[in-house]
Amino acid sequence: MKTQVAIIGAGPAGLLLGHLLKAEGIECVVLERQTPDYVLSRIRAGVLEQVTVSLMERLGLDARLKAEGLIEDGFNLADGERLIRIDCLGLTGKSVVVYGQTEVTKDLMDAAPGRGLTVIYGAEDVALHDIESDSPFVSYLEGGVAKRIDARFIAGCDGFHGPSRKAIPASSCRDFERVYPFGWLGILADVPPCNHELIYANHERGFALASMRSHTRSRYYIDVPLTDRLEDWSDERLWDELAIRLGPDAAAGITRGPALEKSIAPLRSYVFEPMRHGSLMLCGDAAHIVPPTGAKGLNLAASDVLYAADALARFLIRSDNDAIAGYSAKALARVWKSERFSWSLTKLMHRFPEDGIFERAMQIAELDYIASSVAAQTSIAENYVGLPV
Ligand code: RFL
Ligand code: PHB
Repeated sequence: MKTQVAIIGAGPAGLLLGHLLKAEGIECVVLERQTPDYVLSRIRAGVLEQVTVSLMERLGLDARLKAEGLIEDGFNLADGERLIRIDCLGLTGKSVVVYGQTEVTKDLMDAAPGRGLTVIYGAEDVALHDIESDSPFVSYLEGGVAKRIDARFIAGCDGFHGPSRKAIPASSCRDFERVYPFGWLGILADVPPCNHELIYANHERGFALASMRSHTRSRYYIDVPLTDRLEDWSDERLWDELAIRLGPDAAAGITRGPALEKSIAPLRSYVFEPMRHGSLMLCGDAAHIVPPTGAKGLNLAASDVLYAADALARFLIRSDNDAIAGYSAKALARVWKSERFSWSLTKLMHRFPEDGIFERAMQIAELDYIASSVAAQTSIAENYVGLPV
């Protein structure tokens, strides 16, 4: 098969890119290792910045997002004693939207056939070849049969564990990593949220987050040692712990219910440079990971894809070489700022095992400063709603 852009990975980055390229009249094919059901069963992000909402709007795929998404004008930082409200709308004029990554992916998936976007699910042993040439290709197995897609570009949208990043020679790249000494244990349940806005809590027993997917579906997290296993956390034990860490006011609003999903995700900060090598462009988690504390991962994937689609259109339609050359620096400039914000919010809101009383005093001082300073709240708000693209 021959196409202009071979996209590896049908997560939000790959599907968004596929739709944007198709809308420009650029031929592309998306290759995904898993089945559609498996992709939709991964419960991940919940908070969308304007950049992600705008892309869905631009594609004309925002009907359900508009109807079902919850507009959040602010969120809260809790420190065991008080709730510090960050008034995003008042401070920046912008809000975020609560709409699950699963729903974004479903909307993109459902629209693919109607828009002529080919997505091949169950593609095994995907491998990249000749990425330093102008005629790279991807090989894979479909139902045990060897196949090949020749393209002008390959877009690596295959997440942190995919093969794309690893295809770039070590001599041409460098990476930056911080692994955190805890994971997030998440629970999804069909119960009303305890609060209409998100609450991030730093309690002496650890971190907690109260989030949601709708007025009737809640998503909560606590941080746990990486040695904990899911079997250690019955639903009851998790609800008890959430009630303690979120504090009495939020606890009074918690409705308990059976877990629809429960999982533990490790936390990591990671950046890979450059985000393009030859004819391979990386987008989303394939190139960078943020800890979920700032709700930035999916939104960074969206901004990468916006830049990548623009660069590919300029090159393939208007023969503008500079666009491709500038992609990595443009994307990384936004990535690093989101890395900084996610890292700083993670440091502020979690109790690190290695921290002593000095680090704790710094957290208290910073929370005090945020509580008393409109400038500090504005800085947090502008990062949370998303820096300009
Ligand atoms: P994905 O979603 O991992 O998709 C990559 C796709 O590539 C496929 N793939 C392959 N395909 C073919 N061949 C191979 N060899 C392949 N290897 C992998 C995979 O099957 C998959 O379908 O990456 P993408 O598209 O870059 O999207 C990134 C986001 O998924 C991620 O950044 C967010 O989920 C992060 N995140 C959050 N982001 C936000 O913006 N807001 C949030 O509120 C938020 N909360 C979260 C999160 C991530 C979490 N976890 C579990 C890591 C909360 C959690 C708990
Ligand atoms: C979620 O609802 O899954 C969620 C919300 C905010 C975050 C991370 C995850 O910072």
